[in-house]
Amino acid sequence: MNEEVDLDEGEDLDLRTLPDDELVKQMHDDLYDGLKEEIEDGTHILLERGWGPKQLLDEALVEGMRIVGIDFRDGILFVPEVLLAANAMKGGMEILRPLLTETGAETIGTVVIGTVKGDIHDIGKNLVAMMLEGAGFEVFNIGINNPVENYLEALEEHRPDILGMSALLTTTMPYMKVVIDTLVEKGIRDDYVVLVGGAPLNEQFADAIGADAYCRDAAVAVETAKELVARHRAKAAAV
Ligand code: B1M
Repeated sequence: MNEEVDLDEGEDLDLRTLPDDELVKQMHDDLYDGLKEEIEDGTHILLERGWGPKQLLDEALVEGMRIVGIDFRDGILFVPEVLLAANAMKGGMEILRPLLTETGAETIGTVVIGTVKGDIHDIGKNLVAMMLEGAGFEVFNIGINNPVENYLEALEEHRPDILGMSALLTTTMPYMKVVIDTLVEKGIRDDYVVLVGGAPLNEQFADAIGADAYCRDAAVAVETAKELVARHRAKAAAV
């Protein structure tokens, strides 16, 4: 109960004293350890030092999460630890959000995006949503674990240009085909540009399930979205 006691005595590290490269390494360690406050502090410090949000995101946060992923795969880290890491990553992402979504541009298109049924991974999908917003898209993020009905409902409600789907598991990626097949059955497949993404996917898979494109990362998603919406609109205007 003694609030004066410093429980971290001896462990306190002043992140501000570290040069950039060491601070980035420290952030990888802090992400690994699920230390949200430290990730938030590190993010603020790098921004103050003039780092751009995209470089910070890629080099400090996404790279840190890549390292977490390796040890998760190898059975060194388990779900609770990875959840803490994800929570820390989200702390950093929230600070970057206004910078990544800052746009003076008019809305250039509308997107409905969600993670498919059975899958609760949302970091990458949220990043894609943020970057699309930053590029001038209006984005309706419908969250995780979406059955086909949720997608249909959101399409009906928002009438977007793009339907984006995310899957991080080899067991959930086939569900994307269920959604696309349903659009085909309902005769509305060609009303939308369908973009898919997530670590286990590739271009062949996207082709095989009848998506319009596979997006390797958020930057590719933005470029692809811009290009395909323009093409889709031109095609619609020509009819
Ligand atoms: Co999970 N998990 N996980 N996990 N997890 C992976 C995906 C895994 C590869 C780890 C591993 O073994 N190395 C593995 C999948 C193996 C496989 O299927 N081949 C795995 C597993 C097995 C599991 C569980 C089954 C573990 C268990 O319970 N035993 C379980 C499944 C739960 C479920 O979904 N039903 C599970 C649970 C979890 C946590 C809850 C602990 C947590 C998720 C927290 C959250 O998201 N809120 C978690 C995490 C964090 C990961 C790793 C470590 C990191 C994923 C991540 O956020 N990456 C992941 C390992 C890895 O991928 N290295 C792993 C960072 C993010 C920025 O990248 O998501 O790839 P990414 O997104 C990129 C691109 O893919 C692309 O752009 C993004 C930004 O550049 N993109 C899109 C993504 N979606 C897009 C949509 C688009 C366009 C582009 O639409 C247009």
